[in-house]
Amino acid sequence: MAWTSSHSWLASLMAPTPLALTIGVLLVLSIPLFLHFVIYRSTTSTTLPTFLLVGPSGSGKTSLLTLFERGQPATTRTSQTPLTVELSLPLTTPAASSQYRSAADPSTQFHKKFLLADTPGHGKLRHHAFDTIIKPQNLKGIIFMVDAADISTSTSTTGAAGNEALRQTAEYLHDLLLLLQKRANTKTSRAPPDIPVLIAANKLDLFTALPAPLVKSALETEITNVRNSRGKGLLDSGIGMDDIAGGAGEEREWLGEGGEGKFTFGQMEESNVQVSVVGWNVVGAEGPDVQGWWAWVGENL
Ligand SMILES: Nc1nc2c(ncn2[C@@H]2O[C@H](COP(=O)(O)OP(=O)(O)OP(=O)(O)O)[C@@H](O)[C@H]2O)c(=O)[nH]1
Ligand SMILES: [Mg+2]
Repeated sequence: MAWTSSHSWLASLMAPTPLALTIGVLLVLSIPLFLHFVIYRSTTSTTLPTFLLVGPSGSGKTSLLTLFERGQPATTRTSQTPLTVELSLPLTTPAASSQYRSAADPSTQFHKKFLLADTPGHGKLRHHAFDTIIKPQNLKGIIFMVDAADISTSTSTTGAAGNEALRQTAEYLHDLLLLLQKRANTKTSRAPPDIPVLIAANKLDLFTALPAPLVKSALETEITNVRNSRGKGLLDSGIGMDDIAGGAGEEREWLGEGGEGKFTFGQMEESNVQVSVVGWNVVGAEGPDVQGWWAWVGENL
């Protein structure tokens, strides 16, 4: 009698026998533990918030990385490979992700952890930086370091036309912003997350360094020149404006609004890229001064 036997099987499962109780207790205890250790742990470990350090060679990226890792900048050599370290935000710096927590919440007493990825600044090794932007793993922001003293020295000695350091810096920044603009305009089912860019005017301890607002305007002017010369190069090569601007929803190849007039960092907001310029120095007679940097990381963490 099949019906009776299945009935008795069900009845014995429901009955308060020691075996049924033990299985029940084991299931109740093991399911939350399994979810926590296997699923929750494995997803969080791969998605620690990441900040990317880019900028021309010698701007002080590795010095900054070592300053935050060890508390003081170490002697550096030109980087040849990317290097990622895990850092924690100081407790005194508020993190944006904790802004709705109460001050008494115990989780605000823990350091917020994040990854800082240093990349080589040499022209031939910049693909490392661009690869990270194309395939971001929880990328929260990009720090573009600029040697404010290098830019200004070349301005005063050789004049704007021969300002090689400024031109190279602007070219790198132009390519980076163009990549972010393309990324924002790519048609996908889910909009890519916004990536803020911090232009870090470094080496402000040096007498010759340009202050942050001047670094900003010098870069905007030079990026306009880079954009014009790139556009001219494309026109000379026989590619028409229509091919590049791509009427039917193709990606734009021009940085900013239509590529006309003066470029300003504000134009990047259309592509959801917030650019801010903050000055600091990693090394200096009066010690490092990087509070502005921490505040920016906290705002975007
Ligand atoms: N005066 C001064 N010197 C600095 C500062 N920050 C970095 N430097 C110096 O700048 C030089 C280059 O610094 P690095 O950190 O190696 O530069 P980098 O950006 O990592 O360069 P690459 O690895 O070639 O891309 C080092 O000699 C640093 O000591 C600063 O704030 N002030
Ligand atoms: Mg380096």
